[in-house]
Amino acid sequence: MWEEAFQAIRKAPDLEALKQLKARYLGKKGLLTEEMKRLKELPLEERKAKGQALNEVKAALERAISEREAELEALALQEALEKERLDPSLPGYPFPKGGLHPVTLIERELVEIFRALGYQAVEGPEVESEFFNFDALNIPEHHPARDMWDTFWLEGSFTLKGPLGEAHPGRLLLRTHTSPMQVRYMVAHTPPFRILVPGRVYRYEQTDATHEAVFHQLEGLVVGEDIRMADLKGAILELAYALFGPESRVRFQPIYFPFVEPGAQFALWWPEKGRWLELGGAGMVHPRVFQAVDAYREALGLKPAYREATGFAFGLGVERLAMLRYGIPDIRYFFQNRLAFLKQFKGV
Ligand code: YSA
Repeated sequence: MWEEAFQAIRKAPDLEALKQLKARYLGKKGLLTEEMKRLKELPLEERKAKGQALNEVKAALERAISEREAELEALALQEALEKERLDPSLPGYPFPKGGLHPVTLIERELVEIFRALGYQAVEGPEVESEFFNFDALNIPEHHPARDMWDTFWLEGSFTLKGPLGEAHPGRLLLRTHTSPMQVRYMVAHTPPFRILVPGRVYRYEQTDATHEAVFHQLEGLVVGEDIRMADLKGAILELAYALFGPESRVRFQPIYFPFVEPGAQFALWWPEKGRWLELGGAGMVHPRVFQAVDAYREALGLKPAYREATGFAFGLGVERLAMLRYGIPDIRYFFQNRLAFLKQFKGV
């Protein structure tokens, strides 16, 4: 009878079955327990002998059970290890890598080109005052030239900071070009210097394939002694060479901007495509702009610094350049956030 019990224990398929076997033989109403209870019905001698034998069986059963228990536990562990095996040498999940926006890519490229020529990049506020965006740039109120820049005017009592951090009162707007930073920088610094102003600008304009209401410009300003139109041409020519190689050329055509005299629009020759690429506006800084800067400096208690100054400036449309560079047919693609479009420009 006990042989059968040992066999069943050794073959118990799992811990649950083993538990049941333990109850069947050693439990309160188990076979062995019952047997022991019946000992008292036997005569003394027999009781002693049988009692000893039963105790041995009990000990042997307990041992068999705990051995099988250990075996089954080891087996379960083994199984779990197999199932949950972790191989740290397996390649990880591929993480989609972000890329830079095409406008950022071109902007960085342009900043690098000019950095090599000694220009320093500075940034200015997008919420600007009428004074810096227009008046100081020789575009007074009611002057028809204001129509060149359709403006988003702002309401509210936000106090803007001026070039030295002073409170600057005045009507607020979203800057329509990066040129107001020319004035801000000149007020706070003395010549000579060469700066670049990359940044976002806003125009209250109907959008189409080549016009956005929000776009980017890159402004350049060089002020010093005896700066000439030839220096402006040289700077733009350097840009042309850097973008399109030594075959490139530059073309200037006269155009009116109130803050330059003479004013020009410029284009680069693109040898690969065999055509001109219109880039932006430029010119020699108008004496009225220098006067406005000095007047502002004096109002702040600073010495005038631009009486003898000469300088040139330029401003170009970053999206327009990116469109031509990458063959993008519609400016609105830039800010629709369509990944299929943006993923094509994975530069780092
Ligand atoms: C001129 C002379 C200077 O000494 C300095 C700067 C300038 C440029 C001037 N501040 C300006 O904003 N001129 S602009 O109105 O002709 O714009 C310059 C460039 O921005 C354009 O050549 C064009 O490339 C881009 N642009 C203008 N409106 C745009 C636009 N790009 C996209 N969407 C629009 N709505």
